[in-house]
Amino acid sequence: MASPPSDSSLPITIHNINPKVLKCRCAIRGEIFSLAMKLQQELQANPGSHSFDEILYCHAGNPQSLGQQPITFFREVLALCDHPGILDRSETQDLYSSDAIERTRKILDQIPARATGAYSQSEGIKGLRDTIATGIEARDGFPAHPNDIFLINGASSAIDMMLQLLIRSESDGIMCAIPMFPLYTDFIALHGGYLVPYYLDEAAGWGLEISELQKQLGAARSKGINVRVLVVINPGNPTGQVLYEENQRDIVKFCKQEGLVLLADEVYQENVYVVEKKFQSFKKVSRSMGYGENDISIVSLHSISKGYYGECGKRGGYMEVTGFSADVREQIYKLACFNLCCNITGQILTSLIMSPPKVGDESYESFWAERDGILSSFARGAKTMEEAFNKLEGVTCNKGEGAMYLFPRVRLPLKAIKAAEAINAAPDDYYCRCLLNATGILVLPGSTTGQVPGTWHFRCTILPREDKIPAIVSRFTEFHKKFMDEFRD
Ligand code: DCS
Repeated sequence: MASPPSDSSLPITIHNINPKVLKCRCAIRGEIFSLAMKLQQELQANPGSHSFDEILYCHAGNPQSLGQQPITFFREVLALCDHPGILDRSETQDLYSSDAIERTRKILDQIPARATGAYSQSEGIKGLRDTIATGIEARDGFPAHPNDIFLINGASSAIDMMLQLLIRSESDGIMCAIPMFPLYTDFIALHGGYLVPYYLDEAAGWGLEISELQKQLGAARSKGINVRVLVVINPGNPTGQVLYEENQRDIVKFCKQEGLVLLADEVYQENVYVVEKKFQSFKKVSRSMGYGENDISIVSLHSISKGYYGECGKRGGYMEVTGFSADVREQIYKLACFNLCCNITGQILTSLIMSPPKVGDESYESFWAERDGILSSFARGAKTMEEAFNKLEGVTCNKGEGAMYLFPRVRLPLKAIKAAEAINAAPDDYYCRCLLNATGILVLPGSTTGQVPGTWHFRCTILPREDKIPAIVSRFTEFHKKFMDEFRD
């Protein structure tokens, strides 16, 4: 490969690009990820060059990268939508389920010119938005309107779009939980806003206290920050907790009282693993409290990347925008128009996750078996890994109630902290690099998600295939023991 030109002779240098881009860190693909890529290349070029034979990507919520199979019904419909020429062939009737064929015909009828290769309406295909609205209604028991739904290329593009709309200057504040999903920090930096952090209570299972919200809101306002949005991720990333409905009601009340937009990131709504808790959308909770469109502004995000489907690479999802006036909505539509439209595959998949096979459909039983197989495997994975982390010296791990992650706390010995300082690394970053170098297991250091100062964590996904988990646990345990033996105070 040709080496890149030196930048001294070029008009654009690292010193004169948009400084807001420089501020972003893109933690999921940060330095530790580069180290993993380097190790992977070394393993490919020279098998046996490390004490492990593969990199285990436990740093991200990317299920299919870890071997999860896509849901058959969804892929049948996608394949047929993209190749409608085979719909009437006799082999197709044998190879594909009858409900996939029927669903494909219905979807194609909704797509302008039946063309999955044409731009669609910028907010998404109307018939698909109708299906999604019906799915939301069935989930919540309250009305949902297709005009409130914008189809998106993944929830990240909705976060980008809404923060672009709401951040006017660096004195506009966005409240986000710490520990947080770092994409929010990056988009706040990119749009030039102000991050107002609120801390989750680790000792209370990553609880979200209203008193903490009030404290941080007050502190920000006293600095002249105009706080506009409260972001709540439920089930939580990176912390894996699921909120109780009572807590959600208090959050809704808080947003109403303080005049904040509630940005409800609900991409993990299908990922709940404990019987005592259930996902409730914030819109449902607010409607059940009697708050209507005129009382509170809620943006609810959903994505095809998570749940039991894990279709991260297809890029799709929706945002449901309620409690915004018609002229503001017009501006959201304008932002959607900049993308021309989001990809049609993602749009179709979003309609499918909100309207899966029903009793009596040919695919019903196999679909539910695939779905339950995946979700129950996640639940077992969460439990096995949580128990394993809790057995490690100096490590405590809250229950993995939902989402796709555990976020254990690791009490690092002073000697390890000093070793990290010597190479200018955060202590948990150092720990995670040592883990990666010794075992090939990649996890995300807590210093990239934020944490109570002086505490150290890492985020580990619960997604590895179940047959791989015992080996991951034993490699991790062996590493941790050696690490502690080397650094114990
Ligand atoms: N919101 C949350 C809470 C997420 O966890 C993610 C992705 C997104 C939005 C954006 O997802 P899509 O754009 O794919 O819909 N989660 C990242 C993570 O933490 N690991 O991998 C991806």
